[in-house]
Amino acid sequence: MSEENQSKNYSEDSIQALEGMEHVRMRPSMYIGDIGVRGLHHLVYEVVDNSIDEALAGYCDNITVTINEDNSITTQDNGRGIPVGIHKKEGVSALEVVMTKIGAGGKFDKDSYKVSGGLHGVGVSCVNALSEKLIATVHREGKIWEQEYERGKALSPVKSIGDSDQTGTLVTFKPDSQIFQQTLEYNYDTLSLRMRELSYLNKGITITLIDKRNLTDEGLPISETFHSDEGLKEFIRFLDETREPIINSVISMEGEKNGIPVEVAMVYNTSFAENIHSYVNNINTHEGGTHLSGFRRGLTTTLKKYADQSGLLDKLKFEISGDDFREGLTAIISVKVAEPQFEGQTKTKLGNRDVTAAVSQAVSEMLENYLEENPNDARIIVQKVILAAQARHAARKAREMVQRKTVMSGGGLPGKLSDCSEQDPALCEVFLVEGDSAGGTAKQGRDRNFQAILPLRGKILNVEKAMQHKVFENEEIRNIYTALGVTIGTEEDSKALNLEKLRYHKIVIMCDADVDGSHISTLILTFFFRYMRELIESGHIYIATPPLYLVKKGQKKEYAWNDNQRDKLLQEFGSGANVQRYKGLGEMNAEQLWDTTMNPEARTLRKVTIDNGGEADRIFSMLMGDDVPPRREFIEKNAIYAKIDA
Ligand code: 0RA
Repeated sequence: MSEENQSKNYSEDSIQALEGMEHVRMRPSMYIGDIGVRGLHHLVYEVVDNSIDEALAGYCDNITVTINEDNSITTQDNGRGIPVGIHKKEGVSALEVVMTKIGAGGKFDKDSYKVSGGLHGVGVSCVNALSEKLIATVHREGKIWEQEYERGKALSPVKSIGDSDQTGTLVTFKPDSQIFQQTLEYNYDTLSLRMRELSYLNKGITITLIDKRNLTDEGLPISETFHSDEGLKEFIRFLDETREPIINSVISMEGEKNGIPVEVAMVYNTSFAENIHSYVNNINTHEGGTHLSGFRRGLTTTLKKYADQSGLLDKLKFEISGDDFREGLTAIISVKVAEPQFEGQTKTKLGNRDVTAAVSQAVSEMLENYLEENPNDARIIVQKVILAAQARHAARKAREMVQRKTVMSGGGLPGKLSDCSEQDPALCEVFLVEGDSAGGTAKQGRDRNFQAILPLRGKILNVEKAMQHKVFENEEIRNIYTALGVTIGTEEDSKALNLEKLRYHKIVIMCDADVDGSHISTLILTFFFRYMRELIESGHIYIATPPLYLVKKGQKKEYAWNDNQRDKLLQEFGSGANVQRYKGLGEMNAEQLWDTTMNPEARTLRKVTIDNGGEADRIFSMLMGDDVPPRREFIEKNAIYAKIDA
């Protein structure tokens, strides 16, 4: 009997379960977001989240995640173990129900609702459905229990395979190559960042990550252990490693408001960046939502009240706005919500109304106490806010000019922009090109129907180190705003963009393929990250990849994007072939630039994504901030885009 038949005959009950599992295999993106590198990593988060839930319920404090040699994953925890007794309704082991029924995960224990969760909180059965092989091993009730599955189908009933004096769950899975066709290879750094994040968000748990694919010089697998006793406080220090705090301690609170567990930590630094990360049930809510609104409300009202009473504002001739309270602020908000409603484009915006008041109250109490007990820090913070307000006031004219140009007039496009003729933004692209000369080549080489060119002069402003009014006064940056048709936010919230009038759905950064070029790309990316983050998050920002070499022999010409390709071509062409190294876009003529870098049929565009907001912030702050040594170290160790670009 084939394995296929064996699993079909094995249980009547499993037939109904298979329908849900088949749906997961038919529409995997509905369950795990995508079937690319993100979805692949999502499988790990989904299994680990179950262990975290067990830890939050108070039964587990140790989790190990292992990347095995074959890129399969093993997760292990010391929780109670998934129950193995016969499930009354389904008539098979509860373990089998958890592993093969969609949405069965939390149905056993009504009192401890599922608070942790992957992006979609779909449960370990989805991971099973999308794995060519999965083995679940449970230590429980003095025994070791095991069941194996293929593509979500149990191969036989749960068996006891030995005795055990411990409890816990071990899951090994190999993602299915039929589903994950793009890549099956796990990225250590991606998993490491997430495990670090989880350890800060759930203090007290020890999470170990082991990579058996790579051995150290001593012949041991690469591994890291994450454990945080102070939780968000330590997370803040990690995020702000390269920034200089203006107060001595991290302000923090942890408690329950209206039945909602709320944790908040914040600090002010000397930078101008606002850096707030919000989480719901350990999920990063990129688009914010009601908890973020609650934080802002609590922060603004409390600081405003304190500043008013302090008399420090007496000489100020204008109102302080919400933005001013958040300049140089790094904060993390983490709430646990029983039935989260996720809204927004990427379903990462919390909708639950009652969370706003809970967080706002929590923040107000925390801050009132802190300001009361630390009058020195309180004065430093209020002075920083006043400085921000004064700078904003000075920036108002610049801001109004940008706004007027973008909102009011239809014809106020920058003179340097060579626009395209197509009117539908969804079909339009704009290339931001380093330097006027490369801009000229790009203008000749482009397809003017749908491709626009905006040349940028030299190095654009480093927004990481500039006050807001300098940013809005900068001509190149103003050109970007007006060319894109993006209106900037209100004074209250300068980063709330209006993308309705966005004139191009593809915005392509095109710079030389050398160190200077990467630096300029990074400056432009820093601007987008700090001032137009929504554009990155909605997938509009791309990086062009011009070739590094031209290999020629007689009439034969081929381009190479790396040394490997170059060497292959040299071998292919045989003796007499020669190599031209492109130092910049300027060395290519219009036709070459079109063929290699601009023609949609032939080019490779790299879409810029933010996998991890905290890490992206750390990288930009490090690359572009004042603290030079870590920057040098980073640049020496990494290609600049390694972590910015998926
Ligand atoms: C259902 C019920 C109980 C625990 C679990 C599931 C559980 C699931 C996973 C997944 C990974 N590790 C896990 N640990 C536990 C409650 C069990 C009880 O009442 O004893």
